[in-house]
Amino acid sequence: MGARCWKPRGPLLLVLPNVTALLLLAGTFLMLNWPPVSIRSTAVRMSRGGEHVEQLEKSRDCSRPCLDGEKAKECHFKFVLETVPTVDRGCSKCPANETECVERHCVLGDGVQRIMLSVNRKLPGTAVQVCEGDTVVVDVESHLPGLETALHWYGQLQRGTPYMDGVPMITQCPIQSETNFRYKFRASNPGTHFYHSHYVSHHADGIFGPFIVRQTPRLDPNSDLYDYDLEEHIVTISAWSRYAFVYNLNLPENMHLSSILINGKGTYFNPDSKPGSQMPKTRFAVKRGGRYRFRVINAAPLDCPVQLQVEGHRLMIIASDGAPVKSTDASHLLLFPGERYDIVLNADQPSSSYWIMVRGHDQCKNLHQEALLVYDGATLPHKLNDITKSSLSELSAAMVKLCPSLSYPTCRPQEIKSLQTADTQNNLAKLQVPQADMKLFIPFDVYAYDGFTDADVNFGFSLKESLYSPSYLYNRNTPVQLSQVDRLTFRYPSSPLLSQPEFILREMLCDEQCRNRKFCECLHIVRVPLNVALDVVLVDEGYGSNHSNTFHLHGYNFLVLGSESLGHPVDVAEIKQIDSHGLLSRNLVDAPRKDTVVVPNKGYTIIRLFTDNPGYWLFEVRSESSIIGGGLQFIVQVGEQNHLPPVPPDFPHCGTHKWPNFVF
Ligand SMILES: [Cu+2]
Repeated sequence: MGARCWKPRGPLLLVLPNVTALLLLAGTFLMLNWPPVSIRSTAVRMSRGGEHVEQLEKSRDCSRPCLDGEKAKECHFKFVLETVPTVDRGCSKCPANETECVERHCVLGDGVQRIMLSVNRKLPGTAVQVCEGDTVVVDVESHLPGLETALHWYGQLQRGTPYMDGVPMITQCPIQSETNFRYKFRASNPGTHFYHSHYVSHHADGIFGPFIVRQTPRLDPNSDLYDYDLEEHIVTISAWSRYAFVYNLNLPENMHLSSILINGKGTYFNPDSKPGSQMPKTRFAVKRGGRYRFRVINAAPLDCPVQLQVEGHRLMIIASDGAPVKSTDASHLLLFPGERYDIVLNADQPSSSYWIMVRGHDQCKNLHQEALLVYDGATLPHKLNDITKSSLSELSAAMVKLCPSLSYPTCRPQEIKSLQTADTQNNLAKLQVPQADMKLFIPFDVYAYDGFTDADVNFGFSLKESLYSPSYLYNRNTPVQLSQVDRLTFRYPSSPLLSQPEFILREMLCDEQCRNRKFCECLHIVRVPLNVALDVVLVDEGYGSNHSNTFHLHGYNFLVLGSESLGHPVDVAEIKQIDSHGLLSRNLVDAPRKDTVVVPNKGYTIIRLFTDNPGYWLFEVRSESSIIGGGLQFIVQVGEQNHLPPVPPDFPHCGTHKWPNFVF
């Protein structure tokens, strides 16, 4: 009986259409395995449980003194990105009770409550501290509601892994909310660096942190100048706003910076001379007689150059942007956005507490912040107000006198000179040739756009012939001032250039047709061959602005051969002419190696690189004063597609969404 009622299922499935069969199979699988618990979802639960964040975020044994002959490590980090409030429940009774200000989930900022974006509920985010040659693995898990992001590892060259550079839609698909992405690359460039979300607004709202790559003393030519290189002697300077940028982009005044922070903390100074916030200051402990390496990072997202000085102490500069320099005595530091300086502080003063003061310029004008250098044995008054203020005002006055404005000659400390090391000799020989194999002149300026008619801004249906223009061009009564490189406004593609070039449409690229329009917005790529000595002459024509800009190149560090302001507006033809007479001077002896450089207004800066790192590398301004418009940026394409290291087969995909100009 039973045998007769039994109906074989196989033949039944065979007669069904294939798709139905697959659906049935999938349905059965899901029912048997519901809820679909996987290793990944377990990790999500763990990581959000608070204590586990601490365990997961830091690969403790990777932060270590680096030794000769030691095997490189693989260092795992977990970054959970979330929106959190500052000075919230996690801070208990802080700042009233200062001991509670160091609670695990207490993010202080400037003591004014706001929403921020955080890495592991910290500000700055979890520090990555490794040794040269270690492999860094960072699992980024994003819980940023409605936001996509990507992390750029500023100062890491990503040799062989250009797809780990963290530029959304150039090197990777952005990381969507509630998904994760694994960054994995070799920490090959030693020195003081940082990481940040490549979206300026996310960076401004808190997604950044220090990235330190130590090396063995044998490889650091300045190692005999200091006794200690401690984990806690990192000075990460940032700029902070009263409001979250990502949720307040509708009002330009919300993009106003209101505080400078030192290691994520500081006082909010109320501009209306009402009391600000009483916040504990960041403290750096030293022992009398020690020589300490301090690693100073200007991680400000916008145009916020800062001046740093330590009461009663001189500073000895030993590295810039990670590269060693000839030790240089300085009274103070001046760091443009993205720049890093390593200094040696000799704790040779009477045992006491000393102010460390940071003063801002440009968009951080009139802002300042303090931290404390505390000698071992010095008694620290419980309340900051009890510390003598007179020494602070003296320090402040001295700093203003040195640098009333950025153009003032004493504002910049003594010029830095590179220190050649055995490791870089080979590369240096290729760089220090009298004549570069190739020269690129890159002009930029601020241009006024107005007089757009309805026809120019027709979003209608004229399709291919449409004179598309972005809204910021016409939605005003006055001309719009736009920063452009070579009269082009940068536009990101709809699919990542590096990982999915097959989806890039020809129409996205800057071409003659686009250049001939009244306004051209396109994917601006400058192609250079592999393995050439390349001079890039950045020319700030200076007709539209008096402002100087700071640039950063991804994927390389370069020699800064020369830089000068001509004092009058200059077009690129004039600079070419001067150069053709051999009159643009180039320092080929001891030019510093940098990855961030200022181009003076109405002037030029010449950098030289050897193009041995194939990839699509963003060349971008770090001093953007506005998020509106494409800003000053372009892509340097080094080598051809077949020179690029292949993207790993499991690399996340995107970009099947259509480009806005694409006609179905
Ligand atoms: Cu960048």
